[in-house]
Amino acid sequence: MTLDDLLASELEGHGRMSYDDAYDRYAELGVDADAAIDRALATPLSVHCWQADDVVGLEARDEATDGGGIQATGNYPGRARSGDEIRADFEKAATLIPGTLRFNLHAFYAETGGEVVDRDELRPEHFSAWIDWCDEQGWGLDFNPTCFAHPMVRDSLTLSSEDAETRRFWIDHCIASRRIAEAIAQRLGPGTCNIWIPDGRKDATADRMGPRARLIEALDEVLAEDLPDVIDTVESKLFGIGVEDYTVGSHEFYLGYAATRGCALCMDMGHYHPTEGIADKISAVLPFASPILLHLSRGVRWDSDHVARFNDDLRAVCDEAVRSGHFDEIIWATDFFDASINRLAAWTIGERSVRKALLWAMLEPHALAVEAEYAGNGHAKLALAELRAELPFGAVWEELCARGDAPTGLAWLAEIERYEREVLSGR
Ligand code: RNT
Ligand code: ZN
Repeated sequence: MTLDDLLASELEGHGRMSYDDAYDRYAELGVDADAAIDRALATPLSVHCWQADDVVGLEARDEATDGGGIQATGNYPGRARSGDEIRADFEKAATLIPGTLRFNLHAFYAETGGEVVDRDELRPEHFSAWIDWCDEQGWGLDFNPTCFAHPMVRDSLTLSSEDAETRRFWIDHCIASRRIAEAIAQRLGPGTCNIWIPDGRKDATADRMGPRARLIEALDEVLAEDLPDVIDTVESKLFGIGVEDYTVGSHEFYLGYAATRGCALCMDMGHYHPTEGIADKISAVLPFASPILLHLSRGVRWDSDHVARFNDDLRAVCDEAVRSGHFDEIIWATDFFDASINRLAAWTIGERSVRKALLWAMLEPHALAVEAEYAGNGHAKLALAELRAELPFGAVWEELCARGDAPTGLAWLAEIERYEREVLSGR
């Protein structure tokens, strides 16, 4: 078979091993594969809109700006250029992704009908097309203030700026965003409002305390209004392009903030030192700050946002979420962008990989591992960990896809090829 044959084929994965045999194998180890499939399918996964258009947004803007620490690379054809195109693309991708979905919107995807509405003046009605669409599709909707790619990002600072006017603008934008999130929640149920700011310094930072003190004050003002259906989250980062030396909103900063203010922490898999994973942080953070929002992503060297994959890091995160016994306190969202490949394929691969890793974690013979650990039997524990790779996981995943009305195997690839030919190539 050639690559062209492959891309044109409907290569379903079915039939190599029966699900019933796989079910029995897991049952021998005390794992209920049916329950695992149901639970993995029912876990809401919030899909970020910004994969559709390389984090460009829909604003009518008069001034050009740099990305403010966010940069998508690549120029694969077919980028979505309007709300309608993003919605059409995601409707297509969603048919290829099994399980419960939500959508995740950034403020600069407001649709203002050509009118220039600055970010501090945004209102719920600027998002009515998104809200109606999610309602029709049966999806919840999450929200994010957009504190980057705007001329009011001054000297790489927003909420932590020493300039009162700059700070005011971003505080007002975040307050407006929370009210939009509340309006969304009233229609579609509770959702997150996640604050990430790019604030930092490129080199030889002289004052690390000042910006942090100002950020605390600004956040306190942003969060002052009681909006009961909004889950407020703050997202930390280690560094960004152009702010390599110092990031105001570091992990320790936001961990302390969330724990003392009673808001939630967002941990993005790409926002730590290259060998530092977030899996271990789940059980360390939850006793002090709950819930946790996870941004599932993949750091590669200095880029924090490669397409999520079913790799060791993602599996470790899902394993810990399930093992912790606090699964319901974890909110699942993806955050990646790759402009060098078909954007629907990026979504499909990333979202499927997360669902797959959730299933993987839910199929772990965890009770046996715990028993071995407390019995002091370290070698049995290791043997159980190794055994996971030998179990018929693929058959259970295919069953999940079938129950979730999504293609198995590589059949989804042919769907994407067709959509690229029929829709994306005309853009
Ligand atoms: C940036 C953060 C943030 C963004 C989105 C667009 O490094 O991860 O979550 O990716 O808000
Ligand atoms: Zn993120």
